[in-house]
Amino acid sequence: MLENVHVPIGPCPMKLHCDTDWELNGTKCYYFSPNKLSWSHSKKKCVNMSGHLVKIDSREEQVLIDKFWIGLTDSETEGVWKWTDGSSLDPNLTFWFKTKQNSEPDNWTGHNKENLNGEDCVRMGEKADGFETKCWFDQDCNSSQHYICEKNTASSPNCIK
Ligand SMILES: [Ca+2]
Ligand SMILES: [Ca+2]
Repeated sequence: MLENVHVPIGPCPMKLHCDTDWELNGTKCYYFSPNKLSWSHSKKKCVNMSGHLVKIDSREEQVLIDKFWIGLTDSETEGVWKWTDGSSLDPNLTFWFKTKQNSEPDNWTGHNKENLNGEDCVRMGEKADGFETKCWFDQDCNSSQHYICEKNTASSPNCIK
């Protein structure tokens, strides 16, 4: 009769990793697009790569990202901001750009009201008043911007046999 072989069942360290072209940060993977696309095309691209347009759900994440489409829109109902997963914007976690002259979101229709739909998509970061900010601006969804996708890390056991 065979004896039970005692295989050590110690903690096996898990190694987090991301696909090629994705950067690991914390527990998430991020894809910083080299190209510029409209908001809806960006959203599709992210989904095609098994991710989604980034959802800012921590202050750390806000600091990480700059000048990209994020997954926030009020295209369904003007003024009601939602992430692409359908969740509502947490009022305690917003980063709208605000100065005396300029308060976002402003649903701006352009100099000559050429954009009748206003602005329903959100981009981060803008040079304003001579300083670099990492705040949110609502923008025309059809304008081309860089975008950032996010997805969970894959993990695999990193055991030494
Ligand atoms: Ca709007
Ligand atoms: Ca705006």
